[in-house]
Amino acid sequence: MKLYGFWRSLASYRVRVALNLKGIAFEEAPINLLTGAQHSDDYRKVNPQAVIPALIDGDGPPIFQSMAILEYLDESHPNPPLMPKEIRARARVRGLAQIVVADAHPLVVPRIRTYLEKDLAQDEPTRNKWLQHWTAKGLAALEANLAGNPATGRYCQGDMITIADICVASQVVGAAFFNVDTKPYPTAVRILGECMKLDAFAKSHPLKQPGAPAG
Ligand SMILES: N[C@@H](CCC(=O)N[C@@H](CS)C(=O)NCC(=O)O)C(=O)O
Repeated sequence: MKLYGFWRSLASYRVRVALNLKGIAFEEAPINLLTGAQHSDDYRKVNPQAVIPALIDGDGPPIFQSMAILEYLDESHPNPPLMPKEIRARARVRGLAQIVVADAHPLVVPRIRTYLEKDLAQDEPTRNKWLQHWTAKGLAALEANLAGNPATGRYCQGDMITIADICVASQVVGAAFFNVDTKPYPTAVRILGECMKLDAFAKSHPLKQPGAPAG
């Protein structure tokens, strides 16, 4: 498979983890978000939305949106499964994932930051406040759902790695990029720690990718 991604992209991180958990061989084609490569004519032919990730599997059309890709991978490569069987557990896993993918992450992506800067003339401290505010709100929503909930185990849903863990990991990793204090979210931080014990999460980490800053 071929993944269009970038070291810093949290959505690409989610897909990289799933590919590695499933043991699927893939190559990553970097789309440099720092230089605006997502807007190139060539990449728009892959994903007209001009965002990463996009996944190519064989000669099929590109698959876009990280949640759609995660579910596609889980359906095309069922082992190990990334969704529980029981329907209420499935709903909870999807709900946790959507807190990240639908609500929190979309507010901190480059096109939002660029709009705040160029169109709304917001200075850097104000933009950083925005990034920290919405990142913290996402973490708070996760923590409120995870802490003290008997469904939470070693991971988000019992002791099984699910799509929720992949999304929670990306949110907590993103918090470090925006200098958000994660102390108020101990359950989310603990789950990231559990995930990072697994090679698939550790080697997919943004800072472990080619092009990432050292250290
Ligand atoms: N909801 C999408 C988010 C995709 C997205 O916004 N990706 C970011 C990188 S993490 C991107 O490519 N941004 C480009 C831009 O905002 O210009 C997903 O989960 O795949």
